[in-house]
Amino acid sequence: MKFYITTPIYYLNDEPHIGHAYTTIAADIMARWKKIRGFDVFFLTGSDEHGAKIAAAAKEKGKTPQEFTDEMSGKFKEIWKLLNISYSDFIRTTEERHIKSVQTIIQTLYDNGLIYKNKYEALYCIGCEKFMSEKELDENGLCPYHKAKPVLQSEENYFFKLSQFQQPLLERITDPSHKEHLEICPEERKNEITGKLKLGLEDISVSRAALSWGIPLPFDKEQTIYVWVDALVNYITATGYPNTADALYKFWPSDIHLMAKDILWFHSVIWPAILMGCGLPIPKQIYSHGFFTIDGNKMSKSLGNAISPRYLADSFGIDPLRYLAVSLIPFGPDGDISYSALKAKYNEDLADNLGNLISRVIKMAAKYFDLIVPKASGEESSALFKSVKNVLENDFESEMDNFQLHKAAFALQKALTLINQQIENDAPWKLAKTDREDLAQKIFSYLQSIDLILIYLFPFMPSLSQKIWTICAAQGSVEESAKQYFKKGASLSIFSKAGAKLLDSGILFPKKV
Ligand code: ME8
Repeated sequence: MKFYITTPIYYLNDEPHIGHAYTTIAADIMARWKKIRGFDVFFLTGSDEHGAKIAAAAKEKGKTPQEFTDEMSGKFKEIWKLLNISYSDFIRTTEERHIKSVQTIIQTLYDNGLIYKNKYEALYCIGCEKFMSEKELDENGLCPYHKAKPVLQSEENYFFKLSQFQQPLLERITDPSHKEHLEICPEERKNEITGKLKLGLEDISVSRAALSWGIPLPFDKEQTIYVWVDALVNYITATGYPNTADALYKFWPSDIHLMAKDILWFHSVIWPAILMGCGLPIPKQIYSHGFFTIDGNKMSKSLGNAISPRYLADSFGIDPLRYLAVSLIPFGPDGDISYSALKAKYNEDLADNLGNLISRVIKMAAKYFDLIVPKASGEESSALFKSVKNVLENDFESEMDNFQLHKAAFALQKALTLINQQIENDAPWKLAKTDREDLAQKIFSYLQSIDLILIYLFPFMPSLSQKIWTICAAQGSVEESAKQYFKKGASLSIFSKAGAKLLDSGILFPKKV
């Protein structure tokens, strides 16, 4: 089974902030989860390099747009490397393969009679790279996302007959039995889109006469292709389009396009309409998560309140940041983030629950068994292992299937808490004096239960789960073991084995004060 997930391709006008990292980490967690579940995964991210916004940012830096985007795309790649993002491909819209793909798409729309020329005058927000109607602006006449005044533009442009797609889109979005059903999640966002769609659709301008930093329109070289049409096509370019014989084309249509609500309309209306206009399959699911806000305002480069992922990675560590980013606020609505909220979550979930558990189990194993995994009688898994497994299979797995990452993280915590509570109940330090055999049994069950949690923790914390896996004397790679575990069923043979040497854990998550 294939699984194709994408992030938006980000604008390169500035360095990535934690909002971009949020989407990319979430997509990475999902990609890694699907991979260990046995899916053939293609995970795409990249950069959106054309348009007025990039041209202006390059000019400000005294660089050509190409020099500027070469440099800035490198900065995005660096951050994704730092955050251990396992993308399959990083697409840049200035690449030759993409230019060819966009020109093929627009030519096909033209050949299918869906493009016409018209004079147009409207307000344009450079931050959003889109025309805006008066009613989309706030009470001060500003773009609500960028708090900037849109500029009046008047040009002769080419238009795409988007209005023809109102009914076909509504059918695909609202009818789950439609063979080309387009699922928009969460439900509230779907309702917003369908509500707006029902009001009618206007044709949109898909070219620019006055902007040279873009892909030339194949049937009128005086104009460049509107940056949003250019950008959306990246998702199909990466699968080899227009060469549908490319091995990667098997990944089309995409399974999930992930983003925040600012660009949901483009993805759930304009993008499928373009594809339908070309007779191509449309995406299966569009998932919109909320905004990270600071004191209720969207965090963004233009508002000057952006937090750098590098700063947070330095403060908390890379894997903790990956975990905290997706577990702090519910996945869907907006949520305020602050350093103190991240710190509190770090202390509670990572220092006090996960870190404390590993350290106490390893300390007991050191004290009573000289850091050797004790031998437990029988092949049966313990009651504790079974209840941990139950939480992971019932809670974690269903939450992941619905992309509820914060709830999946909560299920991990619930499973960890079960072990911590069991240790309190067992009071192994008392058993040490009375029943060494039972003590061995207990320690063994803690270790196996931890190993099992690590398999599920892996997508969130790929490096630290491997580190703890090795500390707990489980063999080899946690990722490969996870794949084997899900493929072959719950074989216990992959977990910590009696006689293996445990490692001192040290302090994995130093408490933040
Ligand atoms: O829109 N909270 O690029 P972009 C959560 N190039 N997520 C946030 C966020 C925040 N405060 N700020 C940004 C573009 N994001 C186009 C996309 S795709 C064909 C073209 C994330 O750099 C979120 O995923 O403005 C949002 O949708 C995206 O960055 C916008 O990135």
